[in-house]
Amino acid sequence: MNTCEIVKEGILLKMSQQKMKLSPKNYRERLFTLTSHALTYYEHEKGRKKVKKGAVLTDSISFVEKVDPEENAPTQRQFPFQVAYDENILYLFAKDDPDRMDWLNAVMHVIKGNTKLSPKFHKGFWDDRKFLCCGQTVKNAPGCILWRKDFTGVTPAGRNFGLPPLPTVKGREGVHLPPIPETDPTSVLALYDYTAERPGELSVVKGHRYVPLKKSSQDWWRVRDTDGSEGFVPSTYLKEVGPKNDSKKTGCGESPQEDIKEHSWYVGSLSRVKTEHLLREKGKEGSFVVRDSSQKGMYTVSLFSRALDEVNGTVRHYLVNQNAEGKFFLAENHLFNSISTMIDYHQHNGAGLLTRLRHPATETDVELPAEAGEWELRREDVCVVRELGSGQFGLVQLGVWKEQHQVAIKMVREGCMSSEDFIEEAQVMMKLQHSKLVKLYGVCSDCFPIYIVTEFMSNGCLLDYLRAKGKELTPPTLLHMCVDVCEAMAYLEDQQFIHRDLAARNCLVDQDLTVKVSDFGMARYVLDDQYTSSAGTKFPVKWSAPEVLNYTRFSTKSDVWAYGVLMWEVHSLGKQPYEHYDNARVAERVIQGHRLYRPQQATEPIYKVMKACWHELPEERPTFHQLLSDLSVFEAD
Ligand code: 746
Repeated sequence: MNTCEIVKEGILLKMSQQKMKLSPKNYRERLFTLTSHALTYYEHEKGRKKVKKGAVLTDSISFVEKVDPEENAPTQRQFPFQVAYDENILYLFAKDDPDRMDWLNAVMHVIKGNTKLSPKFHKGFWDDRKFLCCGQTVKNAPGCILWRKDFTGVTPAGRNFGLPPLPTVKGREGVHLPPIPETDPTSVLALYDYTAERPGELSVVKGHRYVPLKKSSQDWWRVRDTDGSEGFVPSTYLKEVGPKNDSKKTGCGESPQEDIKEHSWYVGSLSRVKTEHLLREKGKEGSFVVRDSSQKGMYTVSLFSRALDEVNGTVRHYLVNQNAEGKFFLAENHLFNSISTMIDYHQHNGAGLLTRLRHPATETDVELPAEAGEWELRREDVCVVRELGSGQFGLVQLGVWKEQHQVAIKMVREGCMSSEDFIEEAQVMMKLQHSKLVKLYGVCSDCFPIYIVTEFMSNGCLLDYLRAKGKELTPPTLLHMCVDVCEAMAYLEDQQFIHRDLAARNCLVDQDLTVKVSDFGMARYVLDDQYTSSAGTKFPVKWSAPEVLNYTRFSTKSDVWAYGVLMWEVHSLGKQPYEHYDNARVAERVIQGHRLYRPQQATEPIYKVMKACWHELPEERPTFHQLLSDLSVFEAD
């Protein structure tokens, strides 16, 4: 494939990936160009030169899928889809469903060889710091739904399809076709699975039936599936057949169109009593299952809700009905060609049910360890993914806990940490929970390397981020980064917990640019003279208040001093404080009363706030709560 050849091009609405707190989410029309190498987007205006705004390398894409539209989405946002890459998700909106299908197929086409395609995805948007589908609050949380890479497509007009692939020998093995009377010319049967390979093709499943639309050539037939999706399929994979059996006679259980057993919500012949027990045990609003009905060949949807009885909840059982035309329904005015599409619809629309079908009760949701009150984690549950870097205690890795939650793992080497003290204190630290503190999930302390498992922050350390991306950040964003840190510190102030090494290098940046404070209190466990002694090369002299330099007197007020330096780092986009001075000179000059200059990005009022943090007398420095209120004035501007 020529890497520059444009596979697809068109206008899409793009949701901003910027932090959403300061500015409302915004959506912009961009011209998107897909090649096998990259998905690139441009600002475009008729008659003007296009300006490149960004690009996603196709190699880094891990999945592409639809997203459930927002409730009451405006017309231009009814057909969203998502492109996940690295640790980000790009949300895009097509103009209509065929357009969306085209994009899905086109992107799928260029990524199908990728080695790191994701097995799961999120159906809901990431919104207000959680996924709307599963409620997970970690932006990089692995998906909650299995990704079926065989979505369907719509043909772009005039595409030259060439010769289709032949079914493989393997594909022909074990084909047991159901006996079908061959009288109805309006149906074709898939003889083998076929996965759409290019835009405009349709994936088909062996044994399923499709509506033939057009034989564009001997080789490619255009067909429609039960969801109404259309596309081309190699004719060698299809066979013209007769009508289905009368659905009233076979009952829905024998519908040859679908295999509901593959769905996580199907529980087989679970009894009514056991089903109620299962749903009540979950106790979650909208928990549901589909089970075999006591009427042979029929199905029942059982649903739990607190809508009628808030305390005990209610379980309702709905028989899956079929009308005279064989269409399925739970509520009479909503008809479907298959049970799967019916369930899918009611997962998003209550439409007459007690509540919508929110969660298959069979899906086990693994709580994060900290939420479950666990402390010691099982090493087997922690799976290492890749190296993130190395810190004072050793390597830090990206990992996955219980195959569900992305985590960061500090692998603590023997001899560099007073680990017994840490483990004793860690239970206290685990209780420190704030949205702007990097959450401590637990430890594996049975042997070395000890694992310290924390929340994962996909954009890495604040200092590196400022240096790499600082120029793209606006003054309000810089200020908000400072506010995030200030919120965390105000919380630690309330808890009378001293950080001891607050600096941009010890803050982390999340996917949505939220900044969180990391490694709070950890300085106490470092076994390294160069770090612990104020004369050592690793002591954070440039972040230290005079009383720390003179008497090693740490306090929340010495954290306030360090916070002032952090504000300076942020507003100088990651410069080294007192750039041209070594630690000894800095200590000397700071004790004499010298202070950092006003960094470029800081206005005079903001500089005034940082200078207040550097008052010689600790008691004269503001509290973090005061700082928070001072900064909020600028935020409102
Ligand atoms: C991480 C940390 C905290 C350290 C070293 C390396 C990585 C880390 N990185 C994360 C993340 O989510 N978490 C942690 N530092 C320490 O372990 C440390 C230990 C003790 C101290 C200080 C620091 C004291 C001295 C205070 C005692 C990353 N996330 C995400 C992405 C990338 C790197 C890290 C919880 C990355 O590869 C994005 C950034 N990037 C490259 C591409 O652009």
